[in-house]
Formats: sequence, structure tokens, C-alpha cells
Amino acid sequence: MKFVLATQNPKKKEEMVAILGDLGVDIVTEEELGIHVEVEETGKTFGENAALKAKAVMEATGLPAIGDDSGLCVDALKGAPGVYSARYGGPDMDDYGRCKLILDGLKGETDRRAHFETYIVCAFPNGDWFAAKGECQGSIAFAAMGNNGFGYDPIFFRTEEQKTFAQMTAAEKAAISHRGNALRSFKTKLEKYLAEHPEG
Ligand code: ITT
Repeated sequence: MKFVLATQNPKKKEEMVAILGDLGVDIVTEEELGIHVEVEETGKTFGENAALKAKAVMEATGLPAIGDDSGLCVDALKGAPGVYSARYGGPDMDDYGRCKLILDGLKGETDRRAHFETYIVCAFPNGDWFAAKGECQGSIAFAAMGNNGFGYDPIFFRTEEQKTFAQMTAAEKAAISHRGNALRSFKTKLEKYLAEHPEG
């Protein structure tokens, strides 16, 4: 079965193929199909945004589509930046500025708890859909550390590994990350769906 990945981010396909590859599904990006579906992420939750992306791309292509949405939620900031993770601090801010904004927002704060969350939604042209969720618990470091990864990785500290996400290799991060966990759960659900729908 062929699936379209509803994203402009080519790295997401690599991650997905690495985990779903052995199911024998064909995953193509919007770019590979020569389309760009503009989806306004107006949802109040990661699940709503993932569903908006999957549904819009499924309707535009007539193919089953996979949409995902992720973000960082900081307890002492009442769950911010949450669904605004990519846009936190306004359009002119870069990853470095967004990390600094969080560090400044937590100055003097002892409760550093935070988690990353990912939702993945798969929408089929016949109206079927299913969703998978992944989380990763951690805390906000007192300063940025490490150069790997992207986004908030330099300030997301894991007590278990005594490292930030940005100090881990891609494989170390994928083994425990929100996106890795969501993808593994998604794989189980997709495998079940494919077994129940052998006609494709
Ligand atoms: P698309 O919507 O085009 O798929 P995106 O980059 O916005 O791509 P996400 O919805 O997955 O991707 O993530 C939203 C933001 O949350 C992202 O821009 C980062 O700031 C942050 N984020 C998500 N996952 C992250 C991770 O693993 N490490 C660091 N920051 C992350």
C-alpha cells in the first residue's frame, strides 16, 4: 500500500522508513508527488493538528496519508510552548532564540519538568483512520548543551542518560524519543490494519 507523508521535512521520511520499512509499505513525500498542501495548524492539540495534516493531504491526493505533530511542553510554563513549539517567540526567532526564551522563562524556577509529545494520524480515503501517540519525559537544563539534533534538543535533559537530546547520537535519541515511541506504536497499529485489510 502507498502512503503519502504530510510534511515538508525530508528527515521525517528517513525516520519513518527506518522504523516502518520492513512492513513493505511504500512511503512517498508530498515533494516526491510534486504537490505542496498548505495546512493551517489551527488545532489546540497535537492530535488535532496531525489529523488536519493527514486529512488535507489524503483529500488532495486520494491516497492514504500520514500526518504528525510534535512539540515541547514545559510544566512551569503551563504546558508552553506546546502546539506553538515551531512558532514560539514569533516568526523571526530561530532555534537558538527559542531555547534561550525557555531558559530565560525558567530563571530561578526549581520545577524544570518538561516532556516532548508526538501524535501521528493516518487517514484513509474510505474514511478509516487511526492515531498513535508517543511521549518522552525529561527536564529543562540550566544551559544549552550539545550540537546534535534540532529545535529544543540542546536544553532537553534526560536524567536517565545524563545527557541532553543534543548530546545523543540520532540512534540513541530515536530509541527513547517521543517521535521514536510514537512511530513504534504507529507501526503496531499499521501492521494490524494491513492484516485486517489485505485487499489494500
Ligand atoms: P512539519 O510540520 O513540516 O512536519 P515541523 O518541523 O514543524 O515540521 P513538528 O511538528 O514535529 O515538525 O515539530 C514542531 C516543533 O517542535 C519543531 O519545530 C521543534 O521546535 C519542536 N520539536 C519537535 N520535535 C523535536 C525534537 O525531537 N527535538 C527538538 N525539538 C523538537
